[in-house]
Amino acid sequence: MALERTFSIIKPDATARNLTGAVNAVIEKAGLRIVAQKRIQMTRAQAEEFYGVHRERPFFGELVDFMISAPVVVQVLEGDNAIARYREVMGATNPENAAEGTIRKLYAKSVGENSVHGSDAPETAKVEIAQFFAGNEIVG
Ligand code: DAT
Ligand code: MG
Repeated sequence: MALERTFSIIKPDATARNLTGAVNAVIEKAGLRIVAQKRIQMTRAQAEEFYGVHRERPFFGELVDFMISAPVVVQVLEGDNAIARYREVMGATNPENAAEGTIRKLYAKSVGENSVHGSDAPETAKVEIAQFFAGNEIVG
């Protein structure tokens, strides 16, 4: 298996409820290593760029408003097959469909306020990491 990096966001609903540590515990128990992490207040422009692929979706405005409603924690996670592994650990987008023990099953409030983001492919992971981290901020 290849050592891989993925991009993660602990979203406003989770930071607002003091769940950063609880989410990180699930991540680390799953064997993923947090190799970069910072708490930031996203700007509207950053959130619109980050979720640009969803610009035409009916929930886009709501999604951007939510992402800037409170600070987020952006992270780089490293591990074997980290991209697919983290998607597994996160659970389904809608927490009602998420498997037991996943972050979204444990903590998400709704399909919109679903506690975490994780990259969906190697190309998106690379672009998303580069949007928020300089190379020297990632220490594997
Ligand atoms: P994921 O975050 O699991 O990769 P996605 O890329 O399809 O899911 O959507 C990005 C985010 O957009 C998702 O985490 C929450 C929001 N979203 C998706 N579908 C939604 C819906 N039907 N209603 C409201 N928000 C939605
Ligand atoms: Mg996605």
